[in-house]
Amino acid sequence: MAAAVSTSQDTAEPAPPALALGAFDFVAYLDAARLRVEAALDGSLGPERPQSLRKAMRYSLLAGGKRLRPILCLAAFELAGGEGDLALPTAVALEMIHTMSLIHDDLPAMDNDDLRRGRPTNHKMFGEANAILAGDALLTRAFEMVALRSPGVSAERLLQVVGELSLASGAPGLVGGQVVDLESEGKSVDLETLEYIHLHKTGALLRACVISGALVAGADATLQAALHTYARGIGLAFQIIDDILDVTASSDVLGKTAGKDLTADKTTYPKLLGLEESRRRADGLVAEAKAALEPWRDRAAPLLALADYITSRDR
Ligand code: GRG
Repeated sequence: MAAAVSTSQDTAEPAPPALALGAFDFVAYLDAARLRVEAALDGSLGPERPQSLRKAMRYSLLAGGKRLRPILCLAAFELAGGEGDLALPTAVALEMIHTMSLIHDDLPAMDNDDLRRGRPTNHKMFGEANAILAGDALLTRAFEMVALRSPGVSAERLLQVVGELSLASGAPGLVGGQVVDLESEGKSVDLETLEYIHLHKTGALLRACVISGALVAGADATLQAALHTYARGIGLAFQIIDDILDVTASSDVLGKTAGKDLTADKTTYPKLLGLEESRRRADGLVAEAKAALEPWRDRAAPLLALADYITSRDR
């Protein structure tokens, strides 16, 4: 099993030495990446009008969260040889899409949740119509970030990124996964259907994160193929851990309602396989993901550590 990894977001204590993975200090990396992402997110919204819309967009976009998706994008960009801030607008766009999906997922017509990232959900604060529109505005703003606000990146690469984000957001990704998830509520689904839901609802956007970061840096086909394998492994493992945490963690720690899957009578990995086998499967998927990046071993340290973080996280 992966070593437990905490961050200075979890505790003010200095990181114990075990958290420095070899010569690579993951805690310092994660903290620096988070600061960079938070600053970029803070400056990402223009003078959206009306102010009420801007407020609802900012409320969810700046509500914290692990910022895993933009960090994966930046780490893949660097692995592919990228330098500087060229991938930052794409990283912000990915967090905007993710935030939109959380706002919509929490709506009464979907998961109907009151708590997200430790705060009342967007529709609880601003009403249902405004929450839908804030999500819509974040989704479209994401494409604007890539197409119009990514100076220094060639039009050809940006077009490829737009393609990846489209695939991840629409029917072949988030929307398709969400539809099958909703249709499966109250039914017992098999492992294949559960995997379909997770690969689309969660995995597609995680894949877009690493692939689009790599595309901005001009990654070749070999690296892109390895990143596909990496993303599939971490995407499924991420969701298995999400299912486990839904049963084992508290709402306080999660910042969202714990036990939701049971209440909604959802099929989950722990329900199909049991907790122990689910954890074993997540560990196996992370091992597969890491093995795909073996040829880039030295430069892949952040992505390798992020894969371990996914299975050792507590929220
Ligand atoms: C309208 C285009 C469009 C899409 C919306 C609602 C929807 C379709 C899809 C639902 C997608 C969804 C909410 C998947 C769950 C993914 C997941 C496990 C989220 C939790 O991610 P974390 O743990 O959250 O990274 P933080 O808060 O840390 O960012």
